[in-house]
Amino acid sequence: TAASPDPRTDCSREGLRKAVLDNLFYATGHAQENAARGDWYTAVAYTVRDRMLKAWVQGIERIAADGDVRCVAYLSAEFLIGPQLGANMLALGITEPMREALASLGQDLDAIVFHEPEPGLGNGGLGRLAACFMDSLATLGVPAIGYGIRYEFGMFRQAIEDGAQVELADKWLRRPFPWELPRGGQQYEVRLGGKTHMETAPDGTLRVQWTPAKTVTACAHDIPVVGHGGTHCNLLRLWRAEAVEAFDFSTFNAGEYFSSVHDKIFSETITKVLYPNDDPYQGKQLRLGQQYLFVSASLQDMLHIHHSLGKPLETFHTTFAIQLNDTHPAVAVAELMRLLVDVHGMDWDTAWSVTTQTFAYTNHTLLPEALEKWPLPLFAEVLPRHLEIVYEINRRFLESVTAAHPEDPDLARRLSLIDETSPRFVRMAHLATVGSKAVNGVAALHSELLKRDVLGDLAAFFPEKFTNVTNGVTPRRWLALCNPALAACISNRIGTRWQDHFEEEIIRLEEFADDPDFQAQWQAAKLTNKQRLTHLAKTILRVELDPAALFDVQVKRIHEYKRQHLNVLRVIALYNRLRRNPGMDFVPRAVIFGGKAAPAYYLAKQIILLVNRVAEVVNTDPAVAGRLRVAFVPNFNVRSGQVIYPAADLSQQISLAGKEASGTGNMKFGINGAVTIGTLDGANVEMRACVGEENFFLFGLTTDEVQAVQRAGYSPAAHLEGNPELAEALDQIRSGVFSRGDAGCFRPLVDNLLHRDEYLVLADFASYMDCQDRAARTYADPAAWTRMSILNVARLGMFSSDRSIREYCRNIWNVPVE
Ligand code: 26Y
Repeated sequence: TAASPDPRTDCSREGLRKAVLDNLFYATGHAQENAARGDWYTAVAYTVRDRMLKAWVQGIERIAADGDVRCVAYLSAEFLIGPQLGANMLALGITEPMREALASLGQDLDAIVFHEPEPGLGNGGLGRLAACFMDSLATLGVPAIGYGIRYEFGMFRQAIEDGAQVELADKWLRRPFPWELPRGGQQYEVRLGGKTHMETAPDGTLRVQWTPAKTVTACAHDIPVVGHGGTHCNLLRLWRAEAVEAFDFSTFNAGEYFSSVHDKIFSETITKVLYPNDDPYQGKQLRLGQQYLFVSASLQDMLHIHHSLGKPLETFHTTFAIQLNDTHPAVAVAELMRLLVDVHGMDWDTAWSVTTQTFAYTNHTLLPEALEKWPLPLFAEVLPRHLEIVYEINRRFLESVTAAHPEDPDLARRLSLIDETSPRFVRMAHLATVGSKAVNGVAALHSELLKRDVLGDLAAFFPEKFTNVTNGVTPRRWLALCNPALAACISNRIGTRWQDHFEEEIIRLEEFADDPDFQAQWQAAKLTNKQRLTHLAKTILRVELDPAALFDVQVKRIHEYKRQHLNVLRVIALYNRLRRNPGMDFVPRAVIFGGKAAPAYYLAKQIILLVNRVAEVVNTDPAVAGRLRVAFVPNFNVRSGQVIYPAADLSQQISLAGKEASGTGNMKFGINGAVTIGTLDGANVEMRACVGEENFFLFGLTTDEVQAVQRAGYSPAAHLEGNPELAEALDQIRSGVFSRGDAGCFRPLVDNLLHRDEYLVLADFASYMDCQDRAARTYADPAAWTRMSILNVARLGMFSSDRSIREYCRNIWNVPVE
């Protein structure tokens, strides 16, 4: 008789049905009749996880056993991985059999998928990029470990109360997270604070001893990352801080009950919560503790793996290529030196050679105020030994600077790892650059501006280190998973190979751009997605959208440089046109906003309030008659992104040129068939070159023009004179039209625009309005618009994160890739 299939790997419909029922009973302890949605979710999640485990164990063994493959270690304080169930079923190819299995049990798969709380372990673009990269590494079969922090509370949940943002704690661990495996065996001690002194080692050499003030334990929690097709699985290893001794018995016995748990509370605070601001940087002691904890534990873990391969310490860089996701893990440069020199007794020069062959650094910002720098006293208090190491790295580095450029005596000051203004700071971008073999920006323009401005002196000194890797997004989550309607439409024409060979295959859609049948199917898919978002808006916002309207969307963190207020001014101007001339020809629009403001970012919160107040007025004005609708979707996150991007017709990418490093939302919109209205900023520049200028709505000043305007002395008020629409809109905001008569309400925002306007909102307004008019006229011709939409998708193949990862593998990590 044939062997009966393994109940934990069987992927047939019947096998899945049995496994779900089995897990429902044995993992949740509920009979089918009493199971709630959450119990079904748990049962399905365990069933899927079982089917990932073989590939996972093999993946870990491959890293731990084969010393010839160089493993990528992606160090990031944020991994915004999003909901896992749907993505994992897609990777394993079991979505449809699972859907049928559940249907036979009277359950709806989509409802169960939607039930999953998402781990919000990131702020925005940078954290989500790390997650897309993990997906691509697994899909391309590159051995990799993502190292990060298991925050107990992730990004806050955003509620909107009376138009304003309110922050609520994100309790994503209220129920156990089924995708993680706590690893009791992987624990490392991490030391903090205290003092250093010299000591003679048994062999007679002098070594520095660090006597810490505190020691905490970092505990690993692993999340599997399965690649498309299910054959390769990598891991995401997130650290949680725990007290070394959960309970101090000597204190307890002395009757000091409360202080006996103090140490436990201190230790666990370190990984308690994600800092919810994505700039400007604030020197918070706890944040440095978070960064150091995950960096130290990760490096100890890598040294442990390297050692278990039986390889000598001097070859560490042949086992691991470590990527620093921004400067948040940059203290790793000093920590690896400490581990090699102080703990393992390696000489400085060898250690420095290993270190600088191991690390590479990605920069994600052009805003100088967002570059991390730690006040020296704070750094010294948390990491006294590391400060000494930074000084020694700096001493040797500046020696080489002075030797190479005796003609420029000021150069050492500019390049120094220490900012000598008072108070003094450690410049983390300088530490990362000096300690790395490669430094990259995240879009072509960004990398150029990095070299020219932000890190200009460093780039001139180390020209060979600086390079570009343009960002990408995973077409699995951001098309196949989130947009089944369009994915089916695409696959009907060109098959399904685009899912893991995006660049090569998706271009084949080009030839159908004018095909009337294909256009009709394309429009039907978009309509389905717009209906899905309309339904969401109706149920959670009680805003009525018209699926036939142009869906015009801006979702991203709220920031002045991203200029959501430029978008609002445009809405107000359109509203005024409609009021003045209710009979006018008007292409109906649904203007949708979403995004979180850092809790302490006052003007960003004013912008959210303004959007909601404008919505209140516009949505209820009979003169508008529903032709203009404004909605602010609360709590924008990965899950709501998966509903919003597919429904967009027009993608708003309107940052001031020279400020957005890359943007990745622009790519998510684009591959879902939205046409972009945008400035020449970040990756918009490359997207426009790919889709063709006739398929992109361009407006606004260029980076060079922006710099020229600012050098000449920018006067925002000058832009009101020739532009009565703009003057009127600002006047209305100021006089209380959108604040229920309260004239003081938006004063800070309006005053800022009139007197400072750092991001040239007023300077770009006229050009933006013209461009919006062009977009509306084009939308009125469905065949022309649909052609643009199809060509956008077909020509955006290079924005797959698979392409980005191939470039990192070849140009930076020196790791083989298909
Ligand atoms: C230091 C701390 C305050 C901090 C925390 C998070 C600083 C920055 C961040 C996050 C930055 C971020 O998300 N940057 C974005 O990275 C994306 C991926 O490269 C880019 O596409 C996007 O332009 C950039 O703003």
